[in-house]
Amino acid sequence: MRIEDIDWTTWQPQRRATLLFVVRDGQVLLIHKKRGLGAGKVNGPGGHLQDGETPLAGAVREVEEELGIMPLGIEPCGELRFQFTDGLALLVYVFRARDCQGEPRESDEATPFWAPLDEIPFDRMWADDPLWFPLMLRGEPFEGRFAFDGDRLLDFELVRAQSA
Ligand code: 8OG
Repeated sequence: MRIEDIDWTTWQPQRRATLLFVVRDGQVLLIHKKRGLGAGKVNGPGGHLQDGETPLAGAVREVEEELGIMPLGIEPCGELRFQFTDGLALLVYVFRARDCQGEPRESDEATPFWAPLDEIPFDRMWADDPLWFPLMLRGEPFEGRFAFDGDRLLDFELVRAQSA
């Protein structure tokens, strides 16, 4: 499956989800994800939106639920559209926060850790993450489209956006 095989004008996500990265003092707050889509990988805190929830509200709720902290100075920074070969169509809203209130703590969904910005463990993350992470860290809005077979990245298109 190639990106150009997908009709993005009629593409509709079945599910919408969030990711939020706290970037502070040259470090980014990551998690070892314990369950859900991508369990076993390193990621940012996030999860699926509930009915009627805005992406921002969902992103904040997920960070509070998974890590017990309140993100501060939040900015939207990107949108990621995933088409999986099994039919799953997923839209992920990516946010960045300048700080957080409280100490991140482990939950049944996530084990948190701070990673120095030059030591992000991309080999343990989703295959698309190294493509857009640098834009997210620089605060440059982006839009990505990705074709996946399971967790194998088949094709992608990544553009800078006017605003996220
Ligand atoms: O509710 P659940 O934890 O299953 O939600 C899935 C989470 O995984 C959600 O936060 C979005 C995130 N996610 C994907 N695909 C990718 C990806 O390719 N890269 C990253 N970093 N996160 C992803 O669903």
